Amino acid sequence: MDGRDLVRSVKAFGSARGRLALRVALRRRRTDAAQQVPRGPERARVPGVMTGVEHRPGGGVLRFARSELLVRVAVGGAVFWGWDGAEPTPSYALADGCPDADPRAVLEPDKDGGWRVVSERVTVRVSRHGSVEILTPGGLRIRRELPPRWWEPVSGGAARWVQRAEVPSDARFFGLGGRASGPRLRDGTYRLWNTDPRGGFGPGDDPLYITMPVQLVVADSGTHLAFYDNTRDGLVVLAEGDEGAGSGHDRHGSSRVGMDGGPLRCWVVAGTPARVLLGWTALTGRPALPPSWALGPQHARWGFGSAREVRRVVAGYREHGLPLTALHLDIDHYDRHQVFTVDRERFPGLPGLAEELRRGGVRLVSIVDPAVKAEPGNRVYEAGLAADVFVRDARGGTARGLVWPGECVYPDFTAPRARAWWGGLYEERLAQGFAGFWHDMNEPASIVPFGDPTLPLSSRHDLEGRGGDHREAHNVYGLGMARAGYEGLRTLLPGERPFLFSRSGWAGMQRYGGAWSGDVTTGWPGLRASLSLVLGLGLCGVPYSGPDVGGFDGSPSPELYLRWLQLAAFLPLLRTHSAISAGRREPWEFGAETLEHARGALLERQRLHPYFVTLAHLSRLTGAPYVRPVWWSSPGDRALRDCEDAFLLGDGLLVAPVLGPGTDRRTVRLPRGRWYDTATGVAHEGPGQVVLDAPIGRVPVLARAGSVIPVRGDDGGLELEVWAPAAGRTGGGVLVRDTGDGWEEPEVERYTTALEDGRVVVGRVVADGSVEPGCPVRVRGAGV
Ligand code: NBV
Repeated sequence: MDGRDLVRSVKAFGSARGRLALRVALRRRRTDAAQQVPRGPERARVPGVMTGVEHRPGGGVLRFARSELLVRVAVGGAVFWGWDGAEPTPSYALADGCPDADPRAVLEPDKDGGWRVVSERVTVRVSRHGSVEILTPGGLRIRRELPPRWWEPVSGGAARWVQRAEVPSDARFFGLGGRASGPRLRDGTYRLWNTDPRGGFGPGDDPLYITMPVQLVVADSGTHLAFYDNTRDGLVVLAEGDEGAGSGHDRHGSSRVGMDGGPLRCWVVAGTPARVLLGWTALTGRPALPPSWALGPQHARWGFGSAREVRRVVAGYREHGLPLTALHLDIDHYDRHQVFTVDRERFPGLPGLAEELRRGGVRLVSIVDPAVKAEPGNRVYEAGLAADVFVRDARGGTARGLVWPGECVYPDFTAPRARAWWGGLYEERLAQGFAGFWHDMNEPASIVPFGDPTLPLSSRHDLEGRGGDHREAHNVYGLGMARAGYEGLRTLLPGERPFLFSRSGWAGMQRYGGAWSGDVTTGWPGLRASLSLVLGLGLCGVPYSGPDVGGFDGSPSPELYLRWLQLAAFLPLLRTHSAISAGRREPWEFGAETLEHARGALLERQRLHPYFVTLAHLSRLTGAPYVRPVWWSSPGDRALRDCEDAFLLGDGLLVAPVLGPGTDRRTVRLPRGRWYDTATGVAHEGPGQVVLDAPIGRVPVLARAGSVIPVRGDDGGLELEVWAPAAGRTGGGVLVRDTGDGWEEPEVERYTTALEDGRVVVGRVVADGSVEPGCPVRVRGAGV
């Protein structure tokens, strides 16, 4: 520990709390030191030479001198391979266990003594020394895993392993969960350990709250996703390749994944980006559909402090003509920071306040922290003890950490019993009138002045009855909490879709809800990191996320605040938020000009609400994120692969936010086809680059020619905004109507657009031919 840490802990809690923090941190260090068995001498192992094969559905087992490899192609086209007897299950990522094997895919002899499995989507080739190649149906290699290497303690115990892979020289890496320095993951080392960076983070901080061993790789030869299904701490070293400047000496890109133990197994899903996300979310679950109101503007603050302040803020939105659909209460509404309680002095009659806000179209969202104050008399603590649901330390006592209420215990979300118990606690929140839930501190975090700010590694977890320690459970703690909350809400309120979003999580978290940035720092780098996080998470299957508008920790200038709001207006979760000591975030606090432009951004979001509803449904059906990198539909365009300052919103819109100060124009790289500047109606032809106006009042947004964007019309009704197709071309789009916040399955309406004799014709595609659209159409960009 250094002096700064001590100062930090004293500052955070006052001196008594500072001393407690110190005690908890020292105890954590002692516990783990006592449990740590020195690894001692290790023996390295590689698979050796192939000795035989055994045919199994979808592939088979390939035996080597010192290991064996299971290869299985699943019905949806995903490929599984696992060494040393690793099977696809048990897995925290897979939604419904392992998909069936594709019976058409069989092992057959390949050249040089190797074997291959040819399937519809890929060919898998295994060499006689154990390298695994994935090739496109056209025979192009998209990934080559080299034979793995294990290090085993001579005295026995878990082997650590390293798995290297090669990707094409032109490939770019994305994903690995929510990373601040992306979306393109440049050469470097990325850790796989969910971490609260403590304080505002920016692009240089890694790891953050959500890490996932998920790589999305885009190359000329194709796009693929590789997922190393192992929940433990690990390091990923990425190096992009080099094209050799035409010299013919290309250097391939590489990935090196190293883990301290646990299964060495991997899933690969290949195809177009859309196809990859479809396959990935078929494996890990389709994203939960947020209720319609969660797609509107939301406001949060740590430290509203009273019901009166909440009313003041909500009234401010109304008086200034600003749309608002939800308001979030942070830990200051709890009774002495204790989860599932209310400070009844400062928030008297909370259900009444919730009802009053709801009548005005504003839902209340509650923060939920997992840590429970370890204090006799605390209802949740006592109930949890009785139900035996808390994580235990290595000696059998409850594992402890320090969070806002003081010394705390942690529910073991890897135990079905604990999840069921925790889910039931949301009944109290529903009775208080909350409609949505914001899961915080679930890395899980413990606010200690030094060491890893989480539970001791030796803490014991249920792990679905298998038993294990925190090394294995840590990264899935937030995922388990999301599952507990989601399943609890489904039981408690079966008629409504649960709304929750989490700070931490892992592969598959989209099944239960979304994510948010956590404490992104106030400043232009934080703004850039916000976009990186949303894009990266979307490519890992988590489509619903967004940042703290204005950044968490500081006081943004009016310009920075506005640019952040203008970005977030096009992101799934649009929410302002800030720390207790940070500056204001209400749009009217930044002067008349900012207020006017903020209103513009919020009203545009409201106008696009039907589009967001449509994108949310499409995401649920296909896994496609609402917010996509600009290369999404043209992954072969190398310049687009390197473009990190713009994104596609669905198929129809391209948004080019302003990410730096003093900007009133910016370059925008366009994918192929015609794009209309939605502010001016001017058409631009892609691929290529254009310079567009980005005055302080708006950011450039372009619409794809031929697209159909569902919007809210001037009269508040649904309208289709149709952008004229280019001559000789057609277009189209999809509309999914808002059917409320229940489970009604809406129809997916498909529209086509065409230019006939200079006139834009819009038709609805139905089973027996085209008919007129069922709602008003407004044509734009025609006559250009
Ligand atoms: O609950 C207080 C904050 C919350 O406002 C923020 O959004 C979370 O990321 N929380 C972290 C705990 C305190 C962080 C210093």
